[in-house]
Amino acid sequence: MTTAHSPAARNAAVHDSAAGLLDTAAVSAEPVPQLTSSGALTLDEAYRIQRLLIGRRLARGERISGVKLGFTSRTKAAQMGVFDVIFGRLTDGMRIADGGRIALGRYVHPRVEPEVAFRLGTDIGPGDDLDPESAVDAVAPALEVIDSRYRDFRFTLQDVVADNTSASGYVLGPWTRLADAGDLANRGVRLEIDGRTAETGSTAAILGHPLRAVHAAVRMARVQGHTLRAGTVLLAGAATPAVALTPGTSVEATVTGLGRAGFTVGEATDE
Ligand code: OOG
Ligand code: MG
Repeated sequence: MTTAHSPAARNAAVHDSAAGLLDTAAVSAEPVPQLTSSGALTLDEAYRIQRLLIGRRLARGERISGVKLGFTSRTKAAQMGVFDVIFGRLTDGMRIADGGRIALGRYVHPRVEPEVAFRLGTDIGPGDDLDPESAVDAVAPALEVIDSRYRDFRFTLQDVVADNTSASGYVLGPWTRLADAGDLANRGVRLEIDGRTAETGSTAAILGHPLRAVHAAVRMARVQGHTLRAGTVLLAGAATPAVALTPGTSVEATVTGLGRAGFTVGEATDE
C-alpha cells in the first residue's frame, strides 16, 4: 500500500521534485547540478522523472509531437561519453519553424546537431506488433537543438534520461514520402554554420542504417507504454557531434537527396 509515509510515496516525492528542478532549469535557463551527484538513480527511475518532467510541459498546454533517440551514433556518443541508446519525448513547444529564428536567452548552453526525421502514418500502441517501418510514411532532413539542463553539459546516462535527453528544439525540412526516398543507408549529412561546413557525416552512422532507429524507437516506446500516434515525428539521432550555437549565425543541415533544414540564431542582445 502507498501511504504518505511509505518508501513508495517518498520515492514518488523525490522523483517529482527532481522533475520540478529540471523543469525550472529549462524555463529559467539556469543550469542545475546532476541529479546523481546527490544520490543514485536507476534507469527506470530516470525514465519516470522524464515522464513527470514532460507532464509539466503538458500541464502548460504543450502537446506531444514526437519522440527522439540519442546516442545512436558512435561519434555522438563518444562526444558525451554515454554509449547507451536513450529515448526522449518532443513537444510542439519545442518546434522551430524551418527558416525561423531562435533567441539564445531561452537556453542554458544550446548545441545543434544534424539529424534525420521520420513521420509515422499510423498509430502504434504498446501492444501492436506491426512492422515499425510499415508505419513510417515520410522522411525529412532535420536539426535538433539540445540543451542540457546540467552544469557544463555533463551528465551520466541516468541524468540525461531524466532530463528528457537534453531535448530542447527541433527543425524539420521538407518531407519526402518514404516510398520515394530511395535507399537511406548511406546518405551524406552536412552541418553548416554561416555557409561553412562545421561537421560532416553519413546516415550510416545512425545505428548502421537510420531506419534501425525507427525499430529502436518503437521498441523503447513500447517499454515506456508510450503510444505513438499517426503524425508523430521521430528523430533518429545525430549523425555527427553537436556544435555549440553562437549569436548571430545561421545554421543549416543537408541530407543528400532529402534537402535541407535551417534556422538563424538571434543576437546576444535579443530577447
Ligand atoms: C543527449 C542527446 C543526444 C543525439 O542525437 O544523440 C542526442 C546530449 O547529447 O545532450 O540527441
Ligand atoms: Mg539528437
